[in-house]
Amino acid sequence: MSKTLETKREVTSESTEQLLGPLSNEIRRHLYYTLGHFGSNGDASYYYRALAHAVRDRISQQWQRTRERFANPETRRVHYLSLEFLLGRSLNNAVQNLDLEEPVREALQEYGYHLEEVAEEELDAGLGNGGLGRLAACFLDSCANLQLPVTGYGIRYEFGMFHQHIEHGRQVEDPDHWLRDGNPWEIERPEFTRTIQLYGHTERYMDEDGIARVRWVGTNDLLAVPYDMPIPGYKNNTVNTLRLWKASTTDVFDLEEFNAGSYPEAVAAKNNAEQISMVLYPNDASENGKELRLKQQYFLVSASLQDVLAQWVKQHGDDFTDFGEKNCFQLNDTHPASAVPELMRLLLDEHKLDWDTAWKITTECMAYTNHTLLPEALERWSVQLFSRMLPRLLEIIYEINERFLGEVSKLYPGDMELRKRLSLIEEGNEPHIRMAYLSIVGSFSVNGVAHLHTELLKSGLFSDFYKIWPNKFNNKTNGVTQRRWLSHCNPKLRDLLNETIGNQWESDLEQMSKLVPYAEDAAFRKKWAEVKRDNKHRLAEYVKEHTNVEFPLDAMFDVQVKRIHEYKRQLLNVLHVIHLYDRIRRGETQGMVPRCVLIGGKAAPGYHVAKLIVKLINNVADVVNGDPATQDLLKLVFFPNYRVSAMEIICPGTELSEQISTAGKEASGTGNMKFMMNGALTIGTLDGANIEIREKAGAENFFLFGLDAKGVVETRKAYDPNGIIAADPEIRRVMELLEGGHFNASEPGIFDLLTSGLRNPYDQWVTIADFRSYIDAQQVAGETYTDQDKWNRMSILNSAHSGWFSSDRTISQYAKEIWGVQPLKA
Ligand code: 26Q
Repeated sequence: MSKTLETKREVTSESTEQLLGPLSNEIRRHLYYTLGHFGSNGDASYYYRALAHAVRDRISQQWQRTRERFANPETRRVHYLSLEFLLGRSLNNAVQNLDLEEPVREALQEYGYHLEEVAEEELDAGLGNGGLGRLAACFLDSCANLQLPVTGYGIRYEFGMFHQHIEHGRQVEDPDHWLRDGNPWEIERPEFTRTIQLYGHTERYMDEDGIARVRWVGTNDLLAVPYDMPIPGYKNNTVNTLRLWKASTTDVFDLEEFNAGSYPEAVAAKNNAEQISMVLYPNDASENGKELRLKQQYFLVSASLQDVLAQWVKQHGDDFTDFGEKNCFQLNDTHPASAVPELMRLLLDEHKLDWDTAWKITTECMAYTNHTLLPEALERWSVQLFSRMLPRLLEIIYEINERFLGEVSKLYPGDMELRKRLSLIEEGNEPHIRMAYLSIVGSFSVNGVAHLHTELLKSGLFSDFYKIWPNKFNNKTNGVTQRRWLSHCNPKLRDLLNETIGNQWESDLEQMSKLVPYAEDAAFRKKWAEVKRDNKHRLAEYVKEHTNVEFPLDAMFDVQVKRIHEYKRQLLNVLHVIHLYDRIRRGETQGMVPRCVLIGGKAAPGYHVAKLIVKLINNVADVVNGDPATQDLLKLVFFPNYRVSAMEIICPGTELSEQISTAGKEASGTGNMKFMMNGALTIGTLDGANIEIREKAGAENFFLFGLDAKGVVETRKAYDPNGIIAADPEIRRVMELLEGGHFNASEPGIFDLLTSGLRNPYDQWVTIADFRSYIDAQQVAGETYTDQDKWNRMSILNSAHSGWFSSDRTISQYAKEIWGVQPLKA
């Protein structure tokens, strides 16, 4: 052995510690050596990147040590599989969690910068559509906070959620090239690259032991290259990992093409492979049938499972006896559902297990979370597409189905209707695979995301499965992280809370209940109101900057931000604004409080009705804001390009939170929880987590209206919106303004689709049925607002009772009741 090898120095976390100097030097070093920035007055973007690198360096050691703790073979580990992680910005989060705020501010001062100014330079990591993607990000934060051995697995989309801007009142999409200036938070790990197979066909063969086996051959292969992002826990020396896969080509060129002189064609194949991680699909309900989307799903699943299995084999060889006991895969909706047949394939074909052993392992470690009650949003993939792209997986799905239906027949002999209802394959002209059913059959746990949602899954969508496996079903009401959604985004409230009840709430939100007695303390209420006013001021400036509309600070700030969807009923909100406008014009303003209504959200680019709703909001805003009669009594804005970093300014400044979906349609909602924490009162239906918010806050601190889920079902049987409109003069006038072209004088007929929808007896969302009740609840909210003492009391009590809605609580429940994992203390 050579001398050099013997003395080779190991790079350990200990040996690197002393490499780091004072923060301000580190910033300088990164400016110069990492970014090649010379000179003096560079723009803030350079300072953001230099600071981000310096902060990341300070994470490295804890990151390395956390990885070592996870590597203990006795540890049960969780792998959170999701097509979306809507992280937003990372700098402030890292600074806060590593307790670096003071030193960072001091270091930046030397360069003449404020932290806020530099942090603004960071582009949002918009790798998600909305609720489901942001939930995954809050979950990662809570897992790190609780020191749980959980790794996130996702796709490193080159382009995240599109940027939205408004032209002539309509949504226009722009690409989100968030990686343009590099991403200081990621580390490429080419040594863990995996190969992914697609297309080709299957072959039967005898192995050396004479056992019949299957292999998948003639495939088009591509590579999955991992990029790791650190997920720092809150002041606890723990840094978890989010591993994102980028698609790349195998560097072995197609030899035939190469020799035929088609070098450019062979190189172009690289391009084709890279398509897979190019762009996030911007639909928050399934857009069915897109081949590229299925490829993305399988790409994530296969790369992640191979990654976990490779780590297993490294530690345990090919003994898989305990694999199911030591691993859990949480499927974030059905998007990664191909994990069920893919794990089977890897165990059967690659690791040579028999079916029963492989199935036992698979069903021991898969768990599925459902996020939707809309039957039309349930994912289905055509058998024909599957058989082309993933032929081996289709065979396995068929076999799972055969065996499952065999069990069903034993339980319910002769019930052919039931067999058909439960089949993983929906028969018809074009047979389809039901991904939710595949997920249920392949998992030991199926959970909904709010109490009502889970009950409706059990009694409705999945009732047949619930009868067979009642114990699989469980509820995990969603939550959000108070570190981002209170502490970081609302520093003024954070300080007030800390001086009043201490800072324990940052990692134990139930501590917020200590605020309850302060609701009766006039001096505290005054401070509470001052914080809200400051946050309203910040929001008003933000609105002015992006819409050029002035929000007067004495008005009630009334906000609805979420994806644009018919079931979320932004239309109902607009109808109410038109109603207020109508009252103002008629001089019926007695008891009316000034209001600023803000609506924001993105419409799926192919969702025509949603886009038309955006146009309507903008047109109504133009008329209302431009009419001298409304003065400061009413403002309406459509806030463009709603995203995580916008919510960080919007939710602290909000007073009334609009959660007005058709009951039984919103699985949970999570924006509702962010508003509640920040002291907004909710006006809402008995839907999703609103029900639990009302229970916790107290019915007297919540503005309830509308039909409940049962009432919606009943109403739809004999729904007569035209009768309701004709009988209620206030509603009638709203429809007359809309239908008379008051908001589209120069664009005749453009809103006919919306108005005819409202009048349609088959309107799924029964908007008109809830309109009167909504107007009345809004009137009560307005009257309450005129009594500021009362409002502030209610506001304090909402925050005080928001403890349940921390994702720390949600994740503790996942850990105990589904995953069976324990904290690994640093
Ligand atoms: C599926 C197939 C093809 C293309 C896109 C999709 C797709 C993508 C995203 C389907 C659905 C989504 C996102 C769904 C979502 O965000 N659901 C929300 O999840 C939240 C977290 O549980 C809930 O609070 C919301 O109620 C629910 O609407």
